[in-house]
Amino acid sequence: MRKEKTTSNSGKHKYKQEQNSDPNTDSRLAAGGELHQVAGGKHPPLTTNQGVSLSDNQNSLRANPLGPTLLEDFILREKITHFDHERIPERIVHARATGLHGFFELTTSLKQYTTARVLTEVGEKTPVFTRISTVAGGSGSVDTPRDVRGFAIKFYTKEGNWDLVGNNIPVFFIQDAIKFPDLIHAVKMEPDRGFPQSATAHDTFWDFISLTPESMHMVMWIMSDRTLPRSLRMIEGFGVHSFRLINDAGESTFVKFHWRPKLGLQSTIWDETVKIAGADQDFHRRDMFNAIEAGDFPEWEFSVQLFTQKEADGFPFDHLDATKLIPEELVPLQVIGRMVLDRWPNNFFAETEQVAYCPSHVVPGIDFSNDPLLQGRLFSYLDTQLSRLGSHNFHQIPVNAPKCPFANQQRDGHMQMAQPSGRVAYEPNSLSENSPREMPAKGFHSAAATETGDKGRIRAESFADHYSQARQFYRSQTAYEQAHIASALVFELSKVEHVHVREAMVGHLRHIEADLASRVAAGLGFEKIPDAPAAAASVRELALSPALQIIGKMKDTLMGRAIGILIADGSDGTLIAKIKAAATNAGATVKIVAPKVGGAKLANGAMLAVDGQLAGTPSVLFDAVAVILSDEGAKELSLEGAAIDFVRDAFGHLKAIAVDRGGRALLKMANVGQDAGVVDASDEKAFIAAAKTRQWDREKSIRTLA
Ligand code: HDE
Repeated sequence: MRKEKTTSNSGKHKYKQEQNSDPNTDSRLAAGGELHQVAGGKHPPLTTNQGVSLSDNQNSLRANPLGPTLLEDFILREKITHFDHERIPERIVHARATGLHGFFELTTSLKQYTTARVLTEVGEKTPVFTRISTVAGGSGSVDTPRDVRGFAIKFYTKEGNWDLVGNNIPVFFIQDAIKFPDLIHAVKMEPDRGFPQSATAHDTFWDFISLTPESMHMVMWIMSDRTLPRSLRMIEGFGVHSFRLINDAGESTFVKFHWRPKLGLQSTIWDETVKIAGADQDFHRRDMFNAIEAGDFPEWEFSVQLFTQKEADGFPFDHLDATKLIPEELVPLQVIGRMVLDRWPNNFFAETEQVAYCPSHVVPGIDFSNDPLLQGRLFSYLDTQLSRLGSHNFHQIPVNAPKCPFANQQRDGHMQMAQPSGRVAYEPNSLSENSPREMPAKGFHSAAATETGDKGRIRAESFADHYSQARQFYRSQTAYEQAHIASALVFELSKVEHVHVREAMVGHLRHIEADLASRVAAGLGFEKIPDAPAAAASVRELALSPALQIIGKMKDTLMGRAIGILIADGSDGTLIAKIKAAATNAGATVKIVAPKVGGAKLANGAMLAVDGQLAGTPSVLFDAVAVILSDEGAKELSLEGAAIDFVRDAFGHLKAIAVDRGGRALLKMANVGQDAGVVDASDEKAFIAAAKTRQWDREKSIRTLA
């Protein structure tokens, strides 16, 4: 029976038919490498990795049409083996990311402070590759968890690669690198159950944090809306640690690096973020891709804070402690350049995945400080690239290779691409006239520093104050932002099963701000506010720093923002066109949303093409919405859950809503309130003005905040 089947004619016949159904197989080409004409253009021959052209890419080699596959099929084996090895270990942190090419342009020279050309040659454009990431989730996780964003820039300078590997938050959780594996193990999915993916709202994270008082300043930042960015084009970036600049006299100055987005700072709010994750898992990546496609190149201003050791001695904190920031009111920011990202990579894996940043990649004129977190990072990144990319020759991968000449006597090893010629592979030598040599004057020099003191595992006394800057941050926020921080803490701690962990956290909050502790305690249903733990240093009153707010740094603009117009059959085409024109002129991207993707028949009988179908294009994807409906259309949409959610969420997420009579009727039927942010669609100017901000005052009427 079996034998009959494997040799049957019907099987053979079927094989032939399938093969012929592919138009490309009609003109298969023999070896030779020249282009050949097939449907859709000229194509090179499809070959194995040895350059042998294939006659058939649809069928493996079999003993007979229904028989076993032959081991001899080197084409199949090569293809499958290659496929089996397509993945490399994802980054242990910062696995999920968006990467882009662009350039850095210096506008002010720091010649007085550094010899690094990238910071001294005004007008020079240095190519960069920038990777913006989430921290905790795996590479397939969503773009919008509550999380810190990594902000890593590789500058391909004429003097070598400089990697500035920072975050969108200027401080960090821990003071010493030895705690990093514990921190990351605590935040990642819990090891026994394998969840939650990409979330801090779970027991192990808050357990570790509650036992790590030094993290309290960072806790204020991650519970703020900074971890819920509206777009990767609307985040700040920080080098976090103090670095050093060294000038040609060998003098060093401390420096902190800052990136500020041209589009201003903007975040979403928590309920919106959660829903965006469902509506579009690639929300940030898609936003960036679309911006690049549209020629709206994201841009950041580059600034420095410069200070001397003497000035640092006067700060009420230690600048070598990465849980502290230097308020700009204390050391002002000096704008020295800009970065524009203008090109999507050709290939995600080759570039975004394989790019290997190392904080140890600096150029002459830039050096490290003694920040113990930075010192640990100087080891970690090179080490991780070796395991991730599998070879110490990772610097030869195009995205990692310097764009200036580089040469040394390092040789061989896995995946060596270079073919150095000649007899000499050592230095010094007398046998070669053109082998690379050290450059005593211009080569890299470390800052001259004298180290004194006792060797040991000792946390510096100057690192003991864990609460003062946390208090400064919280107090510097607007009332809306404070409410979001308190509510985020209630949300996160409500997900923590262990009551003693919730209590311990609220205890810490007492040191930060009594009011915050009592709001969170009330939100958690505590009858009594738990006691505060002993503090290693007394909490100081630092001057407020409004620069730490988000709301204060939002820009009054629709550039980079999106407006959705919900319509249905019978909608008023003139009104739709007017709103669309006004929003487009203000810089927004406009999308028309209707129940059917094929379009909507307007009141005048014309069909209007639409950009999104209602169920798949919720209002969370927009910064403001307009609802333009006939009376009949409003009635029909009032029976549509997606339409009800569209207007409820727009209102609930504090967005401006423009309505005509039908739109207003839908709001009423959806039980959505009407306030100053709900404007008449005929007044498009009022709508544009309202769309540029959020209706912060609305929030207390629709949501119980802590
Ligand atoms: Fe990282 N971090 N980190 N980190 N980090 C990595 O390197 C590490 C820290 C940051 O887009 C890893 O290539 C240690 C602070 C970014 O490819 C790893 C410590 C800041 C990225 C690593 C820190 C960062 C990473 C994982 C404590 C902000 C993504 C994969 C001492 C200033 C880079 C990799 C990219 C990635 C170690 C703390 C930023 C394991 C040990 C502080 C933006 O090497």
